[in-house]
Amino acid sequence: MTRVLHGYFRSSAAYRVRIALNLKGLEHDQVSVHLRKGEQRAAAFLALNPQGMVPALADGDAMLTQSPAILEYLDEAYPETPRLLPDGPVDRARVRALAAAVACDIHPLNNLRVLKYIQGPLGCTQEAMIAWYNHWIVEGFMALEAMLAGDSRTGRFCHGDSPGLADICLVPQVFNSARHALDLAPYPTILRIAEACGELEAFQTAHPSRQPDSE
Ligand SMILES: N[C@@H](CCC(=O)N[C@@H](CS)C(=O)NCC(=O)O)C(=O)O
Repeated sequence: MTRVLHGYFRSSAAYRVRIALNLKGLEHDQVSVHLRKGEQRAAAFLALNPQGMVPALADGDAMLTQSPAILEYLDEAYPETPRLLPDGPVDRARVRALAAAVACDIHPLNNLRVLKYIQGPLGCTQEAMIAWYNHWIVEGFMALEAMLAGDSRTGRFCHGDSPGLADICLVPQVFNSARHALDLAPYPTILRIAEACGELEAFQTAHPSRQPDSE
């Protein structure tokens, strides 16, 4: 079956899907959609994803968009280990909440189109844009650190001792936080988990610096 990930090396949403595909051992090709050049708004890409955002994953005949939906699809369509979500509705809800704290509450505020809008039409300076960018990470990471550090279900990874959906969302966000030199010392649990993930080949291979379109 043909499997093609349309992404961009620096896109954290595409980075999530790369990690999941690697963890699941699912072979795939990659097509680069150059976000800085605006290729996500070209007709050819809009035909795949009318939202004009990466990632989009072609899995056989299915064209999938929205990384949280793709991650859950991969776990359902390929349920062989490792599972990205734990057993039990309460634990599943916890992992989804950790993932959503990143994917729904931090990341959308710092998306390229948002940054372009505040710098363009709203006239924010580069300095103000960086303050905006870091503000939402700090606010989100403070809460996430408390959610992780204060819960005995946190293990080597966000939930127990194997990586899953929450780690997949966390690691790209930690990578993004380095872009404007944010100090991560106040988030020791987040850092510890990100380091544990960084020891795994699935995460290493998905890293932006390892992608064919890396600049
Ligand atoms: N909720 C979407 C967000 C996807 C997203 O924000 N993609 C970014 C890259 S990380 C993008 O394509 N941005 C294009 C733009 O801002 O023009 C998902 O998780 O897939």
